[in-house]
Amino acid sequence: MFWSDYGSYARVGKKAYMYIDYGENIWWAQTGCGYTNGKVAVPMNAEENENIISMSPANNVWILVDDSAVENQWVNKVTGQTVNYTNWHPAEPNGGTNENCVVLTQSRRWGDYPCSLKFSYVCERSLSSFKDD
Ligand SMILES: [Ca+2]
Repeated sequence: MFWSDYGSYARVGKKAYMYIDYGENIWWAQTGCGYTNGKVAVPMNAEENENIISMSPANNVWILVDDSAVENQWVNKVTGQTVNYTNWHPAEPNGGTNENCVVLTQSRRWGDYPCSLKFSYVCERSLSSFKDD
């Protein structure tokens, strides 16, 4: 693909993001991003955290972090690695085994929520995935 083939993705910082203004559970959100060769976005640092939530005018969004494998061990499901960067709300995470998925809220903080709830989401792709090689 060429740089002009971003479609609805926008280059923001070092990633390409696309906001989906439609509530889905985390599995359908992943499926939706997969249609465009993306994944549900995961902020790796404060800048990306801001960039991702800035894509959403008003809604909270899923991020692809969960602790379904080992309770309280939060994994970035894009990289498969335990997260280094987090931005939990002071009262979060608080859901134990009932809340294994993570929402990035308009306050810029994270909260754990049941994966079956429906939230809007942001898809991410690497910039290199758009290059023609
Ligand atoms: Ca929670």
